[in-house]
Amino acid sequence: MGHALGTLEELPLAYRAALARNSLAPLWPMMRNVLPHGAPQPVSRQNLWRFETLRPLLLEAGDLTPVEKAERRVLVLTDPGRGEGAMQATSVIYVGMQLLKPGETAPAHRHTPSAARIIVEGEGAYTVVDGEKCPMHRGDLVLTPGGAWHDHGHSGTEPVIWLDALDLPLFVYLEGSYAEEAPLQAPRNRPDASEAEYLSAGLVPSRRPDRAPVSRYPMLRYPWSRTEAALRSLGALAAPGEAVELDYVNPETGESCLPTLGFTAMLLRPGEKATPPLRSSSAVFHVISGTGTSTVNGERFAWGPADTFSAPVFSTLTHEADGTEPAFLIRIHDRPLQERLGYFEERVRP
Ligand code: 1HN
Repeated sequence: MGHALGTLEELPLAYRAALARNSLAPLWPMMRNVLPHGAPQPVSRQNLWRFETLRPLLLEAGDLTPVEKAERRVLVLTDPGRGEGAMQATSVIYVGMQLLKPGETAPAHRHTPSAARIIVEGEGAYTVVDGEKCPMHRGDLVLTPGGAWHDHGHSGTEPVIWLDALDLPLFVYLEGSYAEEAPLQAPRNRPDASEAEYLSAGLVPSRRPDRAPVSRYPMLRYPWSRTEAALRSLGALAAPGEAVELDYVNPETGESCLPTLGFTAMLLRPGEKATPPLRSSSAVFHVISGTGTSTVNGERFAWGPADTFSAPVFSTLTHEADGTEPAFLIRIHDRPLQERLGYFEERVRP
């Protein structure tokens, strides 16, 4: 065991003042704050954002603020552990709910943070990413990797709502967050890659020496219809009590679909309690369909369709679907970043 460390109060006031005047500080009183023993002590606190509460407030933003005055009309899901207005849900993960009304557009821009959207409600919206027009249907995951131009449009008749997930807090911390603007893009007249090159798992366009290398982000849209079908097939075969979870990967490399954020699709079978391992990653869970209950660090969240809840790093978690119907969730996490930094860790719970 280490020694009890000296405190700031033990130091003479004149000495402390001399340090402060010279932009200096003693490490030892702060040592355990920046380096706690055994596991991190997260500032983030778990939270549940009910769609039922959020939706009317987002629609009200649609009346209060024209899209031209918002650029992106979003309510940010803020971490209660960081006080009012925190632009993040966990250490690395920003999530917000965005509203686009029929006929509106959100102008093209590109920025250093990467984003992905999960469509929550409404038909007829689309995102254009580096010229590729990605339709947005409920549950679809649409990527806008860092540096990719993206604008949104809506040719339907009802408001559309989606969840944005970004690694923005990381880029703000790195002092690396900035954007550039451009006019709306002219989309190429062809389906997105999920409907063309990557229609079927295990098949990719043939690689030829005379063909330009594929983009670093070859598939930008992951249609929910296929994700749900894949989960149901796997769920019918998986051993009871086993987590049914699929990773969203880059179909050319098998790596996470974005560099820092990871996404999984989860199926919770009714009557089964899932107890995931303790993980060094943080997470935000978004419910696509079904109802159920999760506990995060002992706090109970009863959730339904379109609800969103967060879990700080090293959270203890349980998940259970209610009743007789399966539940489908998407888990947003920061494992890819932690793996790139060489410290991702899972501890099997006793
Ligand atoms: C952004 O670019 C979008 O493109 C949404 O829809 C939310 C939050 C922070 C920074 C950039 C979008 C964002 C964002």
